[in-house]
Amino acid sequence: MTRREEQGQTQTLERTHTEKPRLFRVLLLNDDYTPMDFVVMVLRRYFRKGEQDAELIMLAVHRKGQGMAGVYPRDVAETKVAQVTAHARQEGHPLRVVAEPE
Ligand code: NFA
Repeated sequence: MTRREEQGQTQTLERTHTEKPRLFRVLLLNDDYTPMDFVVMVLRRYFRKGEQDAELIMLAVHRKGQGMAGVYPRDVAETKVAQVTAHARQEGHPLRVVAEPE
């Protein structure tokens, strides 16, 4: 410990550069087994999509192999990946969800 810290003083270091708050895309990947209704529910509950929007995104993932569920700061994106993956596994579905930097 430094003398200042021993004396109960806090040392604050100056930063001259700040990090940009990078955003991450959360993607849903197609598979042959996850029910369409489950994917629509995921898009509505975890990504706050409306019924029609959720249906269109699900169908795009089904046809094209992947699609974007949303864009968030890193911690939010990673939490959504973890929550959706856990929910899918609990229901026995192989749905894959990933986050990638924009
Ligand atoms: N391809 C899945 C099916 O036919 C549906 C699906 C859509 C799965 C989007 C994963 C993502 N049941």
